[in-house]
Amino acid sequence: MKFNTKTIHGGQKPDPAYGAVMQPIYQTSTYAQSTPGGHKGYAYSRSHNPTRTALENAIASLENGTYGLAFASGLAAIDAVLKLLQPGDEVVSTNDLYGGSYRLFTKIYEDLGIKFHFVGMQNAKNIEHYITPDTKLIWVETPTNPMMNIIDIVSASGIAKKHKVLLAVDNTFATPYLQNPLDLGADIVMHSVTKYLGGHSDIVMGALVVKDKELADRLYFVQNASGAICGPQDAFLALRGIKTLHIRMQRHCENGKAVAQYLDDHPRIKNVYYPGFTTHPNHNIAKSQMKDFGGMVSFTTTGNNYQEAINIIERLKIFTLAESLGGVESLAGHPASMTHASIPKEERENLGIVDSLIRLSVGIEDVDDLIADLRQAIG
Ligand code: P1T
Repeated sequence: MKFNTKTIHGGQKPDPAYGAVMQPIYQTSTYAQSTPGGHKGYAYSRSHNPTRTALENAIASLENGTYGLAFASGLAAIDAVLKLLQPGDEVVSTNDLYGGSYRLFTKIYEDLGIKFHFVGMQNAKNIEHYITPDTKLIWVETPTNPMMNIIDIVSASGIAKKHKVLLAVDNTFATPYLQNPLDLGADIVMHSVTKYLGGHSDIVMGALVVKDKELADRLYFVQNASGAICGPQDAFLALRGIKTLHIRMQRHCENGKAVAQYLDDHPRIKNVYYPGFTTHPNHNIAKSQMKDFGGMVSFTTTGNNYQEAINIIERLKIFTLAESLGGVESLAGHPASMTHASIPKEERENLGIVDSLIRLSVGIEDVDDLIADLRQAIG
């Protein structure tokens, strides 16, 4: 089945009860049993719920995986992966990543005895310098949030396999439409479903997909034991969103490209971070591992100061100033004070997350209106 068919049918069957084409919302916490253990595969909705199962199968299908697990948020999905680790274990992580992932790593798991090495992975060979006998996990986010760095998943996977450690890839920015990390050798793919998969800014949710049964069993144990699951209404909304992922992504990519080009040509814009430019340092890797370049674009202004960036963001009328990304509507954010405020200023600035950086999630509106909005805001 090709991708554009999988978004609609992948892992999906009409509901066995009445043939409903859309998976019904099984709004129930529990299920009748004829005798203890005598049930139809569902005993309690923390453990399993048919609407969640349908979503988990759909996401697994999109990622060419075998097992999908849905969680209450993207961070809950990451948290489940980290719960596979023990005190004394080490993780080699991308240094430029979502601020909330960084906060989870440094403010919760570091205190529990797990050591993190934050590494610039634009040259994937750098990963290997930080591998020790205690390394258990390589955490890759690509494209990175918000600097749009690209990490070579095939190279990272070669290093992971050589040292027998797990490779997890946060595929939130790319989505399975653009990139399938499991096909490139990753063991775990993670999504903030809140973003492009949901696509309509109406849910908070996360997901993991794996191929290996034993790994799936360990993650399922955490999902059930810790209980950070998503509810059936949200699972339904995510399933509905996924059905249009391919056409939304096509437009996100077209609009992202046009917006990036407009900004790059603008005399008051200094740097534009977008992997579709041939001048992007890892453009060739992006081209080889992604189908297109997505709808995320970050940029700085020539004035290079906080107030100028804030003035531009506040003048925008169609782009809404908000956290998050990946919905049909365009959003603008200020990473230094919003999504990445939990990263210490000096570390942030070393990564390029300066006070003049603006991040755009380019939506699927008419691109002429988006560019006109940027023109009036930038001046
Ligand atoms: O918000 P949540 O569903 O828990 O997902 C966390 C997360 C994980 N990974 C990436 C790459 C992300 O971008 C996010 C969430 N990001 C935002 C809210 C944001 O505005 O960047």
